[in-house]
Amino acid sequence: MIIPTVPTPDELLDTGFRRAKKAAARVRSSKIPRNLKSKRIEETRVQTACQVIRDRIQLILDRVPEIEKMPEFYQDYIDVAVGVDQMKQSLGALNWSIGIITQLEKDYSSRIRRSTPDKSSSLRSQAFGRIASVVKKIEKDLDFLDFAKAKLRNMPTVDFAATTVVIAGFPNVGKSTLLRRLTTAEPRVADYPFTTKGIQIGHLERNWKKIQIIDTPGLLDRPILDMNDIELRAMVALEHLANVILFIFDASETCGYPLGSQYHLLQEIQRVFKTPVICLFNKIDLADNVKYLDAYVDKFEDPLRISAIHGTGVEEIITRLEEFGE
Ligand SMILES: Nc1nc2c(ncn2[C@@H]2O[C@H](COP(=O)(O)OP(=O)(O)OP(=O)(O)O)[C@@H](O)[C@H]2O)c(=O)[nH]1
Ligand SMILES: [Mg+2]
Repeated sequence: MIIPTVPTPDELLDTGFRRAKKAAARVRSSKIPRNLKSKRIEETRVQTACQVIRDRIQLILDRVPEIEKMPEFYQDYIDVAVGVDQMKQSLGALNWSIGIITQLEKDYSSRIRRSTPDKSSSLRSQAFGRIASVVKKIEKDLDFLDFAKAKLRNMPTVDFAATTVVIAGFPNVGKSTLLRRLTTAEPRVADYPFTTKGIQIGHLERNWKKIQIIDTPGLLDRPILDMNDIELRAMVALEHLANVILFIFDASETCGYPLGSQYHLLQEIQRVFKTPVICLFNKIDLADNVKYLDAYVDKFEDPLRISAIHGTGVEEIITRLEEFGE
């Protein structure tokens, strides 16, 4: 989601008041009768300031898509990343400020018009004070939208029509290495947990079948309420996008997590999501010394032993995935 540049209250007020001054200068050099001129100048300043500030705020509202109209995946993604309620509240506050500024423009324009020329300047300065106080009131909302802008800048672009495979598993088991093998995507790979912090998407095409493959952050085996924002992003992808899950075990346990915990996580995922799962035992090149590995592999009907780093078994994965393509 692209949120446009969000100004600070000071920037908004500076622009508004500066443009008001310019507009006033144009009135000053025009041929209006003297007795009307000072009032017209002040009225123009109020109107221009209000319009400029209001338009600038409206621009933000117009460019941010309505959250309720987005696919559920995005709604949940935004919720995990920044909080949907907070987002709606901030957009609501901006909307509120537009209403108040419109009202101030009307009130003060007519008060200036009805006033005597010598009072018009103090009315204008009163109006500016009130505009400033309205804009200051939405400071935390502008701040929040600026923060949301940064957080949502890399929101993934999902193809909702494609068959979607979500790669899941504990941290550091080789999920991103596998995405690199399967597609042209180049997510970061490193030998520590939580390297992947967001959702990464790659595409695979085989026999005219289009498959979208999504790499997710690692999940720890713990209740959903204890999960951090990074883990929750993986959950959101699993919930809304997965037609099939590629669950990766680190057969070598070099990721730092025992096979028992990894197996328990898989059971939880199957319980919660009820999506077909293909089980992969990765890092098979390092797994010679893991004595109880066979006991885990034997729990599954068609597990694949792979080495994402060396490409072992990757063709078989693609063959299996093709069965899920349209
Ligand atoms: N020996 C060996 N190492 C592998 C294999 N697959 C991945 N690795 C290594 O395991 C480490 C973790 O790989 P990643 O692909 O970053 O793992 P991940 O599951 O994406 O990790 P997070 O994003 O942190 O959850 C890296 O050092 C990889 O090079 C494999 O098949 N064999
Ligand atoms: Mg990763």
